[in-house]
Amino acid sequence: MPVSKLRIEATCVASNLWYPNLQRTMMNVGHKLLHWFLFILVNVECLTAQHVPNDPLITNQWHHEILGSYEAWQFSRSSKTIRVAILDEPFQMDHPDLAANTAPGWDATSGEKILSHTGEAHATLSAGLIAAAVNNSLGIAGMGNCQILPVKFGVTLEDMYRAIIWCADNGVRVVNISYDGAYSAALNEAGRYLKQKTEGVLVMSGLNTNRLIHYPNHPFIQAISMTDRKDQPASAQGGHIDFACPGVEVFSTTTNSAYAVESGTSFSAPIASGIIAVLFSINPALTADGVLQLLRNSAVDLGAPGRDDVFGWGRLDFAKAAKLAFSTRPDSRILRIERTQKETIISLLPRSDVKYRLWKSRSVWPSAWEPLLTARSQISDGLLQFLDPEVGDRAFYRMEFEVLN
Ligand SMILES: [Ca+2]
Ligand SMILES: [Ca+2]
Repeated sequence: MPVSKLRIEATCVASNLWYPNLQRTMMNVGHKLLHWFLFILVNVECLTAQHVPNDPLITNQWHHEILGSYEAWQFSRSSKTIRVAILDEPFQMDHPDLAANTAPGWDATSGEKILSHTGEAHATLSAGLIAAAVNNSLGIAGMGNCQILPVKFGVTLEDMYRAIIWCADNGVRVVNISYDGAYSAALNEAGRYLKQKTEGVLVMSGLNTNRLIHYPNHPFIQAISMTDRKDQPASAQGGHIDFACPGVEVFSTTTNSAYAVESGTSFSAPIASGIIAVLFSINPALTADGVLQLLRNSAVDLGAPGRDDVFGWGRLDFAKAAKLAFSTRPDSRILRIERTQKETIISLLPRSDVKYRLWKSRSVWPSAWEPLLTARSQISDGLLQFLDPEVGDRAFYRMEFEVLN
């Protein structure tokens, strides 16, 4: 079969001493070799990303466990290039756990920029669930380190409509509205504009009442219902519900630089928004439809089989969705390297359209690379794994693959 493309991926595993050595080596090499180090450094980020974040209050955030956030963060902790707008009163923009991920917003009632604000609790809780700084040794973790911005609206649908249009015109890819209004055909049109303009997604809360409500299911509004820690439903049901997310007693940031527990679909919606933002950051080329399809394919189907009015397409599964999003990338680099007493395990997501070849080196110099023919391969837990029987002090690995037509 003809080879259409050749891609090379590199990564490394080493003793604790390797990094200072690498730095010294880097200082001695010329320009031509720099790309090797780039490959290596990119993949070191992948290696460290599988660890539990160091945010001390993350143990209060039960939703991360049920959603599989720790697994999802192996793929990405998001990127500040993905913008998420929180349509509400402004949140506390200088909250120590939010400030690093916060950008200036906009007031749809006055038409002015919002550069700073002491914030309101409802919005600050939403902001933290989406993007409280992950792994900053402080407080809690949002779904990822995307960029959040406050967009203030009054109480009218016209305000909300104008706010969504502003978001679409200002590079926002996820709009979160923790407010009633999912019934509105006008907001659906604003959601359509958001999709056309930025391939963005409009997420709204599905409402807290415990009864059936009769809203239409608008295709450009994703309405989120609420589940508890046992995946039991805890909010409104109806034809408008698209997905379910945790929302009962979730722990997040609040005003006065504090943290609090709250319940409501107002908090299920931002969790969904944060997940969508991370999926976009894993592969920014994903379309709005592409991301929604990934969510449908990966959600945990609860209640009646298939889509239903209580859970929609199901309770979101962040881990599975992130893995699916990662598999859509044109280059699935080495995901992780683990060392056991007997062997070194190199894991990556399998692709059926490529032929793999694993290389190994004792040093980072390109001339030292050799194909590793003694490694056996296996599929384990959905990952393709190469097992290198040698466990030395330090080694570098590189995956080369040919894309077959
Ligand atoms: Ca934090
Ligand atoms: Ca179902």
